[in-house]
Amino acid sequence: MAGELTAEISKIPLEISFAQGNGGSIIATDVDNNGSYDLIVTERGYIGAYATNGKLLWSRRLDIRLSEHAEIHGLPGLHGPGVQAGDINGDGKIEVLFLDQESRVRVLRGDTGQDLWSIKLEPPSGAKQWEHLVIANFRGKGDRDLLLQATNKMGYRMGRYIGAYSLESLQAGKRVPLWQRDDFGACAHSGARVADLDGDGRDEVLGATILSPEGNILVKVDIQGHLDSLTVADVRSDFPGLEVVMLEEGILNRIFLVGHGGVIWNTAHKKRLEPQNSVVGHFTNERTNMQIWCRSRQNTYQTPFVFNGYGHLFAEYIMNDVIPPDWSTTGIEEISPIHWTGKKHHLACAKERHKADDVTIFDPISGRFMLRIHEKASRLYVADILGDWREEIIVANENQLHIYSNPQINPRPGQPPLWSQPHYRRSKMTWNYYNP
Ligand SMILES: [Ca+2]
Ligand SMILES: [Ca+2]
Ligand SMILES: [Ca+2]
Ligand SMILES: [Ca+2]
Repeated sequence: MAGELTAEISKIPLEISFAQGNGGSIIATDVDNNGSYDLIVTERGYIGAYATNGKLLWSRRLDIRLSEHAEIHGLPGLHGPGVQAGDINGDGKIEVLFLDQESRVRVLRGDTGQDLWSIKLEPPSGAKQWEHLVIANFRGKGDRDLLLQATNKMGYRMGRYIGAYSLESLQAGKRVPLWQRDDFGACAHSGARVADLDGDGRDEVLGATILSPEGNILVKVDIQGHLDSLTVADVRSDFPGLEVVMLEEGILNRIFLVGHGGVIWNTAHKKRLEPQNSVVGHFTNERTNMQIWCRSRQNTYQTPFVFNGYGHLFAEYIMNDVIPPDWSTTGIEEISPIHWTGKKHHLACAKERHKADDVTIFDPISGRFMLRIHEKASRLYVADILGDWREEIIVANENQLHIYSNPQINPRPGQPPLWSQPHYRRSKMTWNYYNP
């Protein structure tokens, strides 16, 4: 390790081994309801639940739906976990949900991994199968609903087919959806995300079209080309509720800030550089708006640029001026905002691009590398799993998970857990390579 920050490591031995290009990844949840977060790991044909002390809680060999590149292979897409966890029946215990390769929704007990119930659904007529699932709250009853998504089976695959279901009805064998659509404006490489944008307790469905909990179109963003990335955060505190940041790839290569009521602004880099990946957070001490860091698309020598919450260019630099000399010139990937220090502002965390390699924490405004971890990281997941509200870095290194935590004193203990923000919980369960 090197840099001005330090990290402590703990290791979890896995039953399986991760490879950079395969499907599957990691989510955090308290599977066994004992008050500590655990990690669910998915790989081809495998789901395993591990406590952060390294103990294997349970594992199953089964036909979980995972995929690699969504536009070719369908959802959930590269490094999409393909698994959801939540208390879907209100008994205070976590259930684990996934789709199999034949459009069957399967529900397992969180604490033991044993089967609870399952139901096979008919995929939409233009799709091969249901491919992606998200626990949602459409009816105001809590985590009692399910969003399913599928791509067109021919050509460039986009997740245009979606259906909303009551989980209670599915458990009772009733297959009639709450609503469904075949015109959803999906991200090109990623499954749909949900978040309660307007704070009425019910989730909207997020893509280039934003749908109400009833499945009606609230906002339709006029995308020229496709969306590469979509993130939700309270970017502007002077606009009520949460905002969605969307990155376009096409001729215009715009960045959109979208609220529940419509597009707030759109902008583009002056050279029309493709934004490609974003990291959205408070990167300065300015509290009223967040900043939006964009990676830029170039394969090497990237030139990241940062917009403020008003759509004005805030910072810009050349990646190769800031990375260590022995870091790959292809830059970084799987990039996520991180509350590492316990101070008010975020930093960003990423791995070396296109290979299972090192991990960094960097300052998005200057690009300065503040920590470098020598690793063989093929997945990078950032979440608060140790419970001091600061976030840890979870790395898949072949047949181990490595958890990196900050050994420094937390300067602001007692902050509300990030998990208490419903959109944090939803985002950490619907992440993938393009949208950490
Ligand atoms: Ca636990
Ligand atoms: Ca339950
Ligand atoms: Ca809502
Ligand atoms: Ca807002």
